[in-house]
Amino acid sequence: SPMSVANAKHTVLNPVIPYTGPIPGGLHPGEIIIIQGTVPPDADRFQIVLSSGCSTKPRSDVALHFSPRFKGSPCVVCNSLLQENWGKEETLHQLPYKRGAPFETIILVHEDVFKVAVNGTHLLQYKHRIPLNRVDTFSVSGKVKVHAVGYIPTS
Ligand code: 9QG
Repeated sequence: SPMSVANAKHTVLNPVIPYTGPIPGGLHPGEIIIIQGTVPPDADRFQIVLSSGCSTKPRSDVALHFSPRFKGSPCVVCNSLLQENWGKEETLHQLPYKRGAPFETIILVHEDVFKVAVNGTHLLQYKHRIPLNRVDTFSVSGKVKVHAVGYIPTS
């Protein structure tokens, strides 16, 4: 059934970017994160990040770094950061985001993968490299405007 920020148990409106905040109660299979935003006309890239804590020194482990890139050949790069080291990038040479256009991104949490949909269409899945129960922090950075982030519990 259709999901919107109206279903969210917790909503963050118009966060200042870069934004980092807690994921209330952590992440569990069946849960959904909705990000509504707009890509600025001059965007080169932005990042949506799910991490284990919010430390910057040392950098906290990143379960999902999801990075749409508009320069050169358009793509979406996903990766994880473990003990301050990037792993192998998973790059999709397809970009459903448009400079200057609004978007809705949905991250569906599954036991084995994150599934990401953009504007109502599945885009990619990313196998967990870090146990889900360690993920407790959500960040957005780079060239993007975010109108709302919603955390939707399992029904
Ligand atoms: O470039 O790629 C993802 O594999 C790196 C980027 C890095 C990530 C990484 O420099 O940039 O996108 O969090 C970061 O450090 C971001 C901003 C091989």
